[in-house]
Amino acid sequence: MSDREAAATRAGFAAILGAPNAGKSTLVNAMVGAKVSIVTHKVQTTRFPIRGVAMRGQTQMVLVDTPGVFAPRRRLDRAMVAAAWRGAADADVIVHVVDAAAEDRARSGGGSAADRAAAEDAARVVGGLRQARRLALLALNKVDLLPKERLLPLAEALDATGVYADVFMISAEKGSGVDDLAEAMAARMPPGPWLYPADQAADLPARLLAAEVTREKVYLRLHEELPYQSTVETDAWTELKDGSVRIEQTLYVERASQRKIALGKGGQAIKAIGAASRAELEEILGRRVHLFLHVKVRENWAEERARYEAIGLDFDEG
Ligand SMILES: Nc1nc2c(ncn2[C@@H]2O[C@H](COP(=O)(O)OP(=O)(O)OP(=O)(O)O)[C@@H](O)[C@H]2O)c(=O)[nH]1
Ligand SMILES: [Mg+2]
Repeated sequence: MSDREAAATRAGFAAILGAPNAGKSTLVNAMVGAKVSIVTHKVQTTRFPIRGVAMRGQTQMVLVDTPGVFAPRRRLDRAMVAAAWRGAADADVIVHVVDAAAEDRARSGGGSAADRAAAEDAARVVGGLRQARRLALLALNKVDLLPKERLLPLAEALDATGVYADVFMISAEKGSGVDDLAEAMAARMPPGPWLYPADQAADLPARLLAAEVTREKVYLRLHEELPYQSTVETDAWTELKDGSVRIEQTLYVERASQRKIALGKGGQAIKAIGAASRAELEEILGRRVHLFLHVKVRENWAEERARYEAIGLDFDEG
């Protein structure tokens, strides 16, 4: 790259904040153009900040997907919230993702408890932005679920909080509006050399990514029975001579009864989870994967320092 080209490059960080389930990870994946962060229909899917790299022309944006900001009770929750705000503190731009449909239902009084919780969390983010004296870009998401005439008053009401520099209506899932938002984010990146090679989509270590993919499959398969009392760790990663990789993982649960659920009748559940995870890992890694998945009971994993360090969360912040 010549000096003149280097001078034209921009690079920086964008923190993606918002209530659980607002669509933050979906948005990050859409902008990166690859799956870097797991997505489920459950709240509190993302547990630690995940970086995805998005290129727009000569601008590189490192998108920091954060855990949903919510009222923290347990240690794990508190550590997640602290990580989210830490991700925002150093960012060149903050994007606040709001589930427009949930917000609309909560405001019109017809919402469920989940809708009201989402709206309260959105308000909490607004409060945090105000306190930090940071202007954010508002990404009013899931507009595919809402008629336009309900959208405009909602956008106006949120804009009136005064914490937004600009408002965008998007559907992270369908892709509409995502380009305009990315353009606005890129324009806010400072001049400077790129932080990652242009072809790199994420900086998550492979072992951690593999654990995340399996955790997504656990959530998708066992969502009703086994919500947040589980975590996945990669114990061993062995490159084999034939080009394939052997991955050993443990799914930790908190009680013997949960282990039973995770295994399923005759081991059916864990087998299906393993098969789904292996298929996706083969796609991501572009080679054969041998996945060995164990289930262990660790009563207090959510109180163990090592479990936090494994995913880059600060135990003492929790
Ligand atoms: N209809 C619709 N659904 C969406 C859209 N964006 C995301 N979703 C869905 O909303 C759910 C939550 O998406 P995620 O991307 O996991 O949300 P998140 O904000 O990362 O959630 P946490 O990690 O739990 O904080 C998933 O089922 C998505 O498929 C959208 O634009 N339209
Ligand atoms: Mg997420």
